[in-house]
Formats: sequence, C-alpha cells, structure tokens
Amino acid sequence: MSLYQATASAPVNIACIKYWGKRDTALILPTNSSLSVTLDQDHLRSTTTSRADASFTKDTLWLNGKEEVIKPGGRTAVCIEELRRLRKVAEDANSNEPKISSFKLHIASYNNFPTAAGLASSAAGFAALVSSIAQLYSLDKVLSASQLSLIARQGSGSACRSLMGGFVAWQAGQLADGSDSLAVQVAPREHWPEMHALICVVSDAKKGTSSTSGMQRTVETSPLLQHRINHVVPQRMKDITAAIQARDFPTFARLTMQDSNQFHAVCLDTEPPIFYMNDVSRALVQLVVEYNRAAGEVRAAYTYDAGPNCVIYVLQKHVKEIANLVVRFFPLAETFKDPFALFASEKIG
Ligand code: 2P0
Repeated sequence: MSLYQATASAPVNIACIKYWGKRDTALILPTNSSLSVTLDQDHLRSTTTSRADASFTKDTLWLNGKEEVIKPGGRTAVCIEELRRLRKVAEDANSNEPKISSFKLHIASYNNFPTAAGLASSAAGFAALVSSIAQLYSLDKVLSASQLSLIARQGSGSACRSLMGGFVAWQAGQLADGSDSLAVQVAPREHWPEMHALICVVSDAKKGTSSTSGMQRTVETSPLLQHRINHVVPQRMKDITAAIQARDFPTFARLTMQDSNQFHAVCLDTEPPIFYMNDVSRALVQLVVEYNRAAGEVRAAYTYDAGPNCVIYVLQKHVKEIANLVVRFFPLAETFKDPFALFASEKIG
C-alpha cells in the first residue's frame, strides 16, 4: 500500500514595505504592493506534514500538537479546496496519477518559534501548509512558486511572500479575481549575502488588535492610508527594488525605516487608534537613529510589524556593533529564559 505524505517548511518574512489594508477581504487582495525579506535559518520556520488516506473521515489540522477547527469556507479550507481541485484536474488529465484527491487530509504543523511572539507566524504557517499539500499532490512540479503564492495569499496575505527566499515583492495586482495578485522574487538570497536581520523580542504577549481586523478599520477610517496607497507606496516599491538590485544599503535602510514609520502612522490615524509600538520599541528607534548619526552613515534600519518587537536590518560587518549596543542599553533582555528571546541574528543572505 502506498503512503501519500509530504513535509515542507517555510520561513518567516519581515516586510520593508508594509502590507496594510485589503481591497477584497474574501480573496485577500491588498490595497498596496509590499516587499519583504524571507529569513533563512533553521529557527523562525513552520514545518508541515500532510497525509492523504482513504481511511480518513475528515480533513484535520493540528497546530503545535493541538487540533484546530477547519471552518467550512474559512481560510484553511479555501487553500485545501483549491489545491484539491488542481489535483483533481491533474488526475483527470492523466489516468496514471493515483486518485488521492478524494481522500481526506491529516495536516500537522509545527512552529519552532513562539507562536504568540508576534513574528508573522501565520505567514510561515500558511506557506508551509500550501507547500506541503502541493508536494503531496505533485503540484510543485507543474506550478511555479508565484502560482502557488496565489493560493497561500488566500490563507494569509503575507504568506504569499514566504514561498520564496531572498527579497520578495507581493504585487497588489488590479484584477477583480485576484489572478495578478501574487509574489515574485526581486532578488535571491545569494544576491546580498551580507544582509542580516536582528530580531529583538520586546514582548511575547499576544497582540491586542489582530492584523486582519486592524487593517480593515484603517481602510474604513484613515485618510492618511489613501495618501499612502496612491502617492507613497508605488514610488517606494520602485526605489527599494532599485536599492536591492544595486545593494545600496543606506537607501534600502532609509526606505525601510520610512515605511515602518508610515505604517504605524496610519495605525495612529485609524479610528479608534491602534498602538502596536510601546516605550521600549520607541527607545530602540532612538538607539538606531543615534547609532547611525554617530557613525555618520546609515548602518542599521529598524522596522516594526503589528506588535512591539523590533527587527533591525544590518550588514554583517556591523552586526556585532549594533547587537552589543542593544544588549548594553537593554540589559533586561539578558534575563529572558529563552535564549532566542534575547535576539537572534538571522542570516538572510
Ligand atoms: C506585512 N503585516 O507586510 C504587514 C506589516 C503586519 C504589518 O502582513 O489578514 O497577517 O492574514 O492577510 O498577512 C500582517 O497581515 O493579514 C501583515 P491577513 P496578515 O508583513
């Protein structure tokens, strides 16, 4: 008897140009394009194993060992159904393909980082889930990572960017059916091997406002978001792409910090306002600003997502310098029990 099973893993990505707002909440189509860096080390990954078997009575998902409800019509169900439909098409076209699309799936997913730490766990999670089912169904042989990103996007918007390594853009697209809203690789990891991301975990508490609900409140109430979508992000996407291609760190860093600032500004411009950064986050901003000022050049870039944790992009030659500064000014970090919680230097190149 054959065993139909596949395992895939996907890393977290950290956006430099932020995704915040949907123009279509069902298909998960964004109001603007975004660009991120996929972290590339053994930690900060989701690993998922999927198995199809005739004896299974329902699709079942376990997250870190705990069974999760797969809501009919929900995000996980949509991803599974789309992959199953594509498998069925392949089976109908080729009679040699085992007929496994009718079997139910058992899916086990595991994050090797604290799920509650606000480190884009849904992005890695849905990217790993889609990759593993795509492998199980042999769809990875016929579909590109960009084509699979169309499916991962419907699990969680930012997940579409975790299907590729290196520097990845999620093109917002224009079509109503979402068929042009996909991820493309701007440059592979080998293009800029000196680039590092330093993760400073300020708090591992679960965030108060979820990204999904927070961003829609911003769409509904923030005039600044309209300015951002129409007049800021399109040029920024072009400029940061050029900076990555030229390996121009100061420009990359400036754009990354500006976009983090504007993302948190549109959160503040939301009614009622959303606060993700806290006093420690703001002190880390000042530390990076002061470090760059004292150096007389831009050597580090901070960026914050929907939580207080700080990611610092820095070239390899300056990792030690900035890491030592963080530990010196935030000695409390040393008391964290989990060594990962102190900070992790993520080599992304
Ligand atoms: C990003 N974030 O570009 C931005 C920056 C948070 C701040 O993508 O509703 O969890 O699942 O599509 O992908 C968070 O949004 O939201 C996010 P859904 P998601 O990384």
